[in-house]
Amino acid sequence: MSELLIYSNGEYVPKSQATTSLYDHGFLYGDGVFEGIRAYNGRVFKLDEHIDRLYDSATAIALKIPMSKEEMKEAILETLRKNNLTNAYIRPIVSRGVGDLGLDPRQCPTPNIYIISQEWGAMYGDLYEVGLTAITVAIRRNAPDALSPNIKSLNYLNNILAKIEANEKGGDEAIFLDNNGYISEGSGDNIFVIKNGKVVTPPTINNLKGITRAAAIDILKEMDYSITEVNIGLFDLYTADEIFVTGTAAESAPITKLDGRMIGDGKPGPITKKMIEAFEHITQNSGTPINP
Ligand code: PXG
Repeated sequence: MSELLIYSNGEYVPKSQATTSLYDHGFLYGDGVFEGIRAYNGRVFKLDEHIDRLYDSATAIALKIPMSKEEMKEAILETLRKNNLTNAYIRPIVSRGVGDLGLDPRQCPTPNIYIISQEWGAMYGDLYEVGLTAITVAIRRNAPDALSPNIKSLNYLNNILAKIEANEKGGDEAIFLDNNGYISEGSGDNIFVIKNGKVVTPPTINNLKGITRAAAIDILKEMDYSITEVNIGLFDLYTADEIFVTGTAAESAPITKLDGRMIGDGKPGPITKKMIEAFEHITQNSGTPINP
């Protein structure tokens, strides 16, 4: 197989030659934004939503992306075409660009834009059948008034520290609390909790406005379930009938064990199973065609 091509500032460069400068503030400071997008079956799932979030993240850090949303979409589709990909993970990255060793972003005149794509399968393998073991971690989610979790920035240290803690403690995924003790999200996914047939999820002040989360809410409404956005505490997790997480990488995945406690009967529950099925249906049957 020939080498993957990476979109690099308007050019398509073989993976082994796609590099950036040490002086890029994306590298020096995590100063930049990114997205994680997937294509299924020749179509890019929720492309407009991901592009909107990428530009919103950039706006929030006062970074002006030097190309239009339409051009960005086309660059993503062209990257997939050049690599003959139909089922893929897509990672657009916009960094502040090359500056000097000082913090001041005014030293970086031109943002760098890269798009990586590659084949991608189910993230959690057979855990979709048995459920994930999750751990609530000691480290708190970034506070919204310090570094908003709504920004999908290149600084993922908060999430990585959570993942390290979950790994240490034998968890497949980490669950964050915020500084008030409310449930926030997973290290790379949003969380849904089910009790007596009713579904709740935290409001997005303390977590990423997940695109899979929004799709899951639509699916639940479509299926006539009660779904509300409310603050959730640990008690609500420990006493839930079902818990699932949603994300581009994770899709929708059951959590059946949390902090050594069994959730419900310890098996993926009926609403979670319906969600997994419905989510697979929409990912396979909607999206922006790669080859129109
Ligand atoms: N919260 C956080 C902190 C995330 O990073 C989500 C929620 C879910 O959002 P979406 O829009 O994807 O439903 C994310 C997204 C990875 C990986 O490699 C993680 C994400 C996306 C793609 C890949 O673990 N997280």
